[in-house]
Amino acid sequence: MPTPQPQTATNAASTHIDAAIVGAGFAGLYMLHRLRGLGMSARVIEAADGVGGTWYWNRYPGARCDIESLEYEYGFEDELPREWKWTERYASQPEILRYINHCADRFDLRRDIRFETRVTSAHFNESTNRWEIETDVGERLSAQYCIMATGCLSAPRRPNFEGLDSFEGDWYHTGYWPHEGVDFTGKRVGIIGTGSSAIQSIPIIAAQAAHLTVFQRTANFSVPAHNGPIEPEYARQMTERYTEVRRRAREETTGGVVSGTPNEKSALEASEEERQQEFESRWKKGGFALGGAFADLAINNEANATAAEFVREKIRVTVKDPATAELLCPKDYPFATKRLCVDTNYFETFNRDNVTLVDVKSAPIVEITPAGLRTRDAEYAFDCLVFATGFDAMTGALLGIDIRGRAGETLGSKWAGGPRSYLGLQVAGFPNLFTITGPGSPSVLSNMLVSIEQHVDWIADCVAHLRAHNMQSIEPTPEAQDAWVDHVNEVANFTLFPQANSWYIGANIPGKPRVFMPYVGGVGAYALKCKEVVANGYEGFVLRA
Ligand code: FAD
Ligand code: N01
Repeated sequence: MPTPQPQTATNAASTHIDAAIVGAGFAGLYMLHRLRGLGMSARVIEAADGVGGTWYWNRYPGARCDIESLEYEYGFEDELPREWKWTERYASQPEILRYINHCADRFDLRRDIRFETRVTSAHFNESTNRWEIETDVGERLSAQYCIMATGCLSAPRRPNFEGLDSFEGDWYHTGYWPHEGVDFTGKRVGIIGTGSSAIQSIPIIAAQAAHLTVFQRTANFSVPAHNGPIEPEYARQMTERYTEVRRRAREETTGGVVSGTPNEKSALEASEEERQQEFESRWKKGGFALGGAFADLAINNEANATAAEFVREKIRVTVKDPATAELLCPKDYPFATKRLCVDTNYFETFNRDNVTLVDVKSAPIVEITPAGLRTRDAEYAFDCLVFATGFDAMTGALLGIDIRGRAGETLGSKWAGGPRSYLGLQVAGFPNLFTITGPGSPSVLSNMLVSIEQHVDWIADCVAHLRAHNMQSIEPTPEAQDAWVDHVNEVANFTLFPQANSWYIGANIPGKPRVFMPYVGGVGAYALKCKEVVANGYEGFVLRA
């Protein structure tokens, strides 16, 4: 196996490798494995001191996957699913992190990973056709290919509340949680945000804290996980037909999961009784099953309203205080147009005496004070604050690096009006730069493991093709990119997704261009398009000898 060799030819201090991979989450690890398989020298650079990405950083109480564990795992190798046994339907963060570490060892990946190193810049050198990469520890790499496995939800949004530095208690962000954990016993805790991270952590923090105050700006749709041990017979069946399960997930589904059958019927064609039955049976199944209750929930406001009202009724029945229940009912965007949350006892938690819900839409947070927090209407005292305020999603980690392509043009300037990419894989003007699950691909709208593997395989096959044909570089044509961006927008606008102020559309970051970033056309259709592009001789790309 070739290992990176220091070279003196072009730059005394830089290490020459075939490929630099930024990030050691699920994507970066599999990319390294595939490139090694091609006999290439590759190096992963990772800011953390361990593998895992999302599952390394997000150690807040209650963190777990919302895609069933038996589908949220690697599928590229047949033995892995047989040798790894998940304990729960939705695995917890520690268990997923153990799994990723197991995979890193199983495939002997660590020796090519540089930990505790952040890539600060990546510049394309047009005379050498190579990427010159710099890190925060002064290391330089020169690589023919630069592969960004930097993650879609890996740039936590640092709270920028006035006065944060004056806070005398402890504060945490769910996206970079202390490794040693936090004991909230006897503490007065305030949590800001009610997205997936908050919804998972609130029940657990509430059970520990003396008092928990939840600051909600936008109520969220959440469905019960019904988490628990995996039924052994179900696990056996899934493992036995694993190859077929993964093929179907990749080729035949919208979201990259085979569990849960989407109903092809319109909600508006069903009788009221039929609708309720369908919703009810899916609510009982738990997880994302409810999202597939009817075919038109994502595209027709009237149909969607029936599901939205079903969830609101569940909230009203669960939460005893009618005013709190009403505040928890999402009303200003369609059902599931923000990432649907999957919870364990979230709404029930508001029946506890030590939990208070505060609406910060009507009276926003004005500042953090030394003793706690002040909204327009009141002051609150806390020992600890938890920011579950989310991420600069999809573009944050990429734009955190000074990436320059042809003629020194920065990715930031190319994306000033929002991300533009061909297939979410490459950007015009940035040869040999790949973005795994980049904007313009299904990525965050899917089971990410399926989308990650599809992208890694596509990139590895592409690189193998270039090498086999003595090609030096690949990049999309501006025309192909424009056409794809138009298509991504067109498909998104056909759905109800753009009606929500979600992170999918950049609405959570003040000043971020409002562009629907993921591709909503579905995993199967997208994978087919990627295949066709290759079959047509890398249609839309320019390959240079
Ligand atoms: P990441 O896991 O985000 O890894 C990216 C890595 O790149 C990080 O380790 C980061 O430190 C590193 N990095 C970034 N920039 C640099 C730099 N400049 N230099 C060096 N290193 C850098 N998806 C699902 O499909 N199902 C789920 O159930 C699910 N649950 C989730 C739960 C949480 C709490 C969150 C936040 C996300 C969840 N996701 C889920 C999405 C999740 O991000 C993906 O499933 C998947 O883990 C992403 O893997 P990745 O390797 O692409 O990126
Ligand atoms: O972040 P979010 P997240 N004042 O952006 C609020 C994945 N994930 O970390 O909606 C007051 O969803 C903000 O309010 P609003 C999953 O893909 C999965 O929870 O902007 N409030 C919102 O309530 C998910 O979608 C799991 O009005 C402020 C919250 O903070 C993605 O990661 C678990 C505020 C942020 O919610 C991100 O989830 C965790 C302010 N100034 C994460 N600023 C699973 O279950 C922000 N907010 C698998």
